[in-house]
Amino acid sequence: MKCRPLRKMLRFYFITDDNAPSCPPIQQTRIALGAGATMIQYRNKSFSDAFLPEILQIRWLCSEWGIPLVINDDIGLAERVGADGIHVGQEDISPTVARQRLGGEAIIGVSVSNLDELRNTDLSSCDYIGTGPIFPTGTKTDAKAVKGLSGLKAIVDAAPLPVVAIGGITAHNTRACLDTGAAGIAVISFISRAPDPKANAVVLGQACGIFESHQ
Ligand code: TZP
Ligand code: MG
Repeated sequence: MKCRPLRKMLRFYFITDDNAPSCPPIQQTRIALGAGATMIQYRNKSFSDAFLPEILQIRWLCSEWGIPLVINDDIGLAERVGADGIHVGQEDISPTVARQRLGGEAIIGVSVSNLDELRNTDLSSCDYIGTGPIFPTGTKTDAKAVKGLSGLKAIVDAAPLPVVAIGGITAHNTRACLDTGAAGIAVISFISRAPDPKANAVVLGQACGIFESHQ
């Protein structure tokens, strides 16, 4: 999977929501893939084996669409389901250990929320950086300070790897994020908690220029 250009894969990055009131993760994933999502992350902070059928279905959907599946935090789960990669935070398993366990082809992303963290993170085993929250978000309760577009640009300019913007991303602010030089946007609630998830996914795909960039 890694042979596809990574920046393109990061363009429209959907992250599943285990707390969405009316649209479960399998349905979210179907909708996001149908709207042109270029990468899926399975994020489930209360994962147990009861969710195995869910993750396996999501694994299958991503394979069918030829879209990479990355697991949030849980290296054991990534290995178990043969995911394409992992996304780790500052307090999770180190990217170096993730690389040793998942191998050279795996996609490894790391969260960096400010320039200090960027300087202090060993990026040698990473493929991309996720940074945020760019805008206020209700989805991650322990999110750090909102950095805005200027904070995003500072990270993009300093980072040696492609950067994905996360936190409060909508179809309305996607273009401004991409204009900073970010490779893509990552989104949860704009799709998962929308009154009409499909409609939002479609306008988000358009804002990402997905269909234009595939031509
Ligand atoms: N990391 C920083 S903000 C955030 C994560 C996981 C939540 C993003 O969710 P939303 O609903 O797209 O704002
Ligand atoms: Mg984490």
